[in-house]
Amino acid sequence: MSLTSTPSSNRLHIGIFGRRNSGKSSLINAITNQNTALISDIAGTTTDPVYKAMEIYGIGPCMLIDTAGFDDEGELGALRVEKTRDALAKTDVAILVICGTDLTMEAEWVTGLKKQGTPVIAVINKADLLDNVPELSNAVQKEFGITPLIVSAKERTGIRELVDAVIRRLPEDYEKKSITGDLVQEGDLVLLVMPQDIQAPKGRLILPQVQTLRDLLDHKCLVMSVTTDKLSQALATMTIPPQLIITDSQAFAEVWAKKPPESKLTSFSVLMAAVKGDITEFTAGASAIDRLTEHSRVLIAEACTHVPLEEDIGRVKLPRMLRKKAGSLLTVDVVSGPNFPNDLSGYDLIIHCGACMFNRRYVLSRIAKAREAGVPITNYGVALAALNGILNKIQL
Ligand SMILES: Nc1nc2c(ncn2[C@@H]2O[C@H](COP(=O)(O)OP(=O)(O)O)[C@@H](O)[C@H]2O)c(=O)[nH]1
Ligand SMILES: [Mg+2]
Repeated sequence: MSLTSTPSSNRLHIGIFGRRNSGKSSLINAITNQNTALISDIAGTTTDPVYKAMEIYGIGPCMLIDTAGFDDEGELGALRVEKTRDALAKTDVAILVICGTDLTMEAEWVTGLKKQGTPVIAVINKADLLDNVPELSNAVQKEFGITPLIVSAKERTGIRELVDAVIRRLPEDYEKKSITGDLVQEGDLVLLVMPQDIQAPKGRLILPQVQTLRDLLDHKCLVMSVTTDKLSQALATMTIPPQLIITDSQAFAEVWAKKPPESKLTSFSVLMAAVKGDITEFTAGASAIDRLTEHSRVLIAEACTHVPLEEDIGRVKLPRMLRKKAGSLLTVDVVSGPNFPNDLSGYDLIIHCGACMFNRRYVLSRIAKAREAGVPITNYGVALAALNGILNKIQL
C-alpha cells in the first residue's frame, strides 16, 4: 500500500462549510499551502463538492471537501446545496467558515453536523478585512457555545492553529480504522511471525499482535502463526506462498532472507505506525538514520515504563545497531512514559516506540513537537526496517 493509494474510506474527511464567498476555497489553499482550489469573488464558483485527497502534517492521509455555499439560490443552487448535504454526511471533522453576523443558516448546519456527532470548528475568516471580529466572535460563542478561531486565508494567519484544532478534534473512531487496510483480501493466506522471546509478556500476546490477528479474521483471511524458528517449516507446509507475512520488526532480516519472493512483507509495528502515527513522517524521519555520525544525538522514547529487559529493543538493540552504523561514540538518550523532553533542539533524530498503549492523538502531538523543533522523528518498526536495509522493500 503506498500512501497515495490509501483508500478514501481510510482517510479522515474534513468538510469545509460556509456561505458563498466566505473564503472556503481560499482556506483550503491556505491549509494545503497550495493554489489548487478554484477561487473567485463571483459567488458560486465552487459547484459540486471537490474532494481532495492529501497528506496534512500531523493528521496523515485525509480528504478535504470543498463545498458550494450553503446559501446558494435558484434551481441549480438548490441542487448544489443538496450535494453539500451529501458532503456533510461524509464529514469526520467540520470547519465552519463565518464572515458575517447573520448566523441563522450557520445554526441550521451546525445542528445537522452535531446530530451526526461530527465535531465542528468555527472559523472567522478575512480577519485582515473585518473590523468587527470581537463582536462576531462573541456572537458565535453565544450562538454555538464554540470559541471561533480567527484566521485570514489571504494572509495565511491562524492556519497552524486551525490544523491543530482539527488534530485535537479527531473523532475517537478515527484510530479504529483497519490495521491491514487494503493489504489483504478475503481468503488470503497470511503468516504471522511472532518470536516469543524474553521480551514477550508471560502467557499472552502483545496488543499489536492481538489487534492485527483480529483485523485479519475480520477480513476473512486464513491466518497461521509461528515463532521465528518455525518459519521455514510453516512455509513448507503451505501449498501456495502466503500473500502476506507480518513479522515482529526484530526478525525483519531473517524473515526477509527466508520468505518466498511472492510474499509481501511488513511488520506489526509498521502497520501500527500507520494506524497510530503518521507513516509519512516516520518514513521521512528514518532517512535521517543515514545522516547520523558519531557526534549525533538520538532520543529514544518509550511510551510505557517497563523494567528494562536483557536485549531490550529501546535500550540495547536499537542503540547497538545505530552505533554500528554511525560510530561507537553516538549519543543515545532513552526516556520513557510521560518524560518526553520539552526541549528537543539538541537531537538529530527521535525514535519513538510503537505506542501500542497510546492513542493516535497522543502520538500525533509528539510528532507535532518534533516538527516544531525541526527534529526528524520515526518509530521502532520503521527504524528497524531502515537499519536492516529493507524499508523500501516492505509494505507500508
Ligand atoms: N481579504 C481577504 N479576502 C479573502 C480571504 N479569504 C478569501 N478572500 C476572498 O474572498 C473571495 C471568495 O473566496 P473563495 O475562497 O472563493 O470563497 P468560497 O466561495 O467560500 O470558496 C475571493 O475574492 C477571495 O480572494 C481573506 O482571508 N481575506
Ligand atoms: Mg469556493
